[in-house]
Amino acid sequence: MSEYRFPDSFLWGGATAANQVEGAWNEDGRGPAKTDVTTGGTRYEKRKITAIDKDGNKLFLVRGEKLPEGAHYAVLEDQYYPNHLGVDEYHRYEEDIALYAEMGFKVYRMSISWSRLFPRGDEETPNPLGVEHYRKVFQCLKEHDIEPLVTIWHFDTPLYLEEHYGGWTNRKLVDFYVRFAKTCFEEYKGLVRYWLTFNEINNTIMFMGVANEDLDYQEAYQSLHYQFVASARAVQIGHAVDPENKIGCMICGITNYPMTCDPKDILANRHTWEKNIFYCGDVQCKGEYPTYAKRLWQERNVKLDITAEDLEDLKKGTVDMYTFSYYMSTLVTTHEVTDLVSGNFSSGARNEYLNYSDWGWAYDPDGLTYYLEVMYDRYHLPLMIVENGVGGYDTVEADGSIHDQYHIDYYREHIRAMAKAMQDGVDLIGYTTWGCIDVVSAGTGEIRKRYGFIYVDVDDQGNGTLDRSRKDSFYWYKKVIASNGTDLA
Ligand code: BGP
Repeated sequence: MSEYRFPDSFLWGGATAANQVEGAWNEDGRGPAKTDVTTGGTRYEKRKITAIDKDGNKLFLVRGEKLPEGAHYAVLEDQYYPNHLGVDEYHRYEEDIALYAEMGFKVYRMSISWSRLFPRGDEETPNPLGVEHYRKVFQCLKEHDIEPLVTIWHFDTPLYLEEHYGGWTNRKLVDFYVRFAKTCFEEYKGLVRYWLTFNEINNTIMFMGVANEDLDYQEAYQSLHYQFVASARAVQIGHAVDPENKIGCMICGITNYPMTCDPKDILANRHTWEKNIFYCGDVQCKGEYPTYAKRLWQERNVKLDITAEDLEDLKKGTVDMYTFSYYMSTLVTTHEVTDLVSGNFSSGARNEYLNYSDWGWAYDPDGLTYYLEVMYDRYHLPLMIVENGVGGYDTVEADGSIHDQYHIDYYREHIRAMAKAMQDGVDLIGYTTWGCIDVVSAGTGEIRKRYGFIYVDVDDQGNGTLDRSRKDSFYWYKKVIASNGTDLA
């Protein structure tokens, strides 16, 4: 069957993040990030962040938990840290890029590890070995006619900044980030044109814990404000360095539906969109805080440090495209929920009309069409889906083949959902699937939660040859790209 033909300029590709693929965590002068002191976990068992307390005892913290007075983050000898190895992409990027080229990628989304360029984060000048590494990667992409799409920050603030400055709760982080971003724009001018400032910036507020609520929200909204300012300043610098640069926000896109037709649920659903999704997109695309921001702050008794200069910067630093990830939808309700399902750092009511992955993420391609239509109407900016996919178990057959039909089925329906929105006039310019090669999961630290078209022979303890092989989905996606979406069979 012939399907919708995507425009010739459509950017087909795949996406990864430095901390989840590179490994080489302490090579060539790289400093540690939070992921380097984070152990593996599972869907049911949280990843632990390791530290030593003031008396020398081992500490195991969970995401969102604060480091106690006098404690410091530490790599413990008896623990395994999956991000230390990733899938060894730092040493194998040439082989991986050749495989992406074989699939016909037009674009490859990747991130730059902040602590590879600035090991502590507060240095005046970058680590030359780090700078050179990414130059080689971009040159290699160029040789294969693949456009890089670079995320400047993908969950990897240098650990030193977390420990000594309190991370993003400290305004000083704005300047450190801006220096890092400026270095990227200047060093890679002519090699990179597409940039994203912060990966899934809305996660800070969307997946908050509930302990000590007022404090959490105060810090979360304040950190977000500093990230907005950092992003807006980076956008201005990026445009000044090279007017050709196209810079996007990156929002974790989850489609929310009311669970019932109780008006209370309808209103709660609207407010969920505002807090979780629109809040960040509105600031980054429209250049100012929306009217409902006041309500959100009041609800949590939040008082923000916002200067007149910040507001000027937000205005001047709006993004060129609305860029987002999409995996799933969720239900919102004010009623008691008995059938809970959890996935993607959160939990909610089960939607009886949808199926769920082995990790509890809802399959909902219609939710993607819905999301695209809402966002295009709201911002009138080009859109790009920079993450989409499903993680699952893969089996290597005796002959080495891997029949990952579930990946193919997932992508087929989501590509159709994109086509539907585009036929209705939505300006979608690109699509990078998540984890085009198997990666270490951000949420659970597992490698067996596999997203890739390319299989990596490594397990959750780092055993394996790290050899790459092509799954069925590899050949399928190659055909999709070659046919510009018309052949999804
Ligand atoms: C997004 C992140 C990615 C990626 C993806 C899948 O939140 O931007 O880094 O990991 O989710 O999530 P997980 O790895 O938990 O399956």
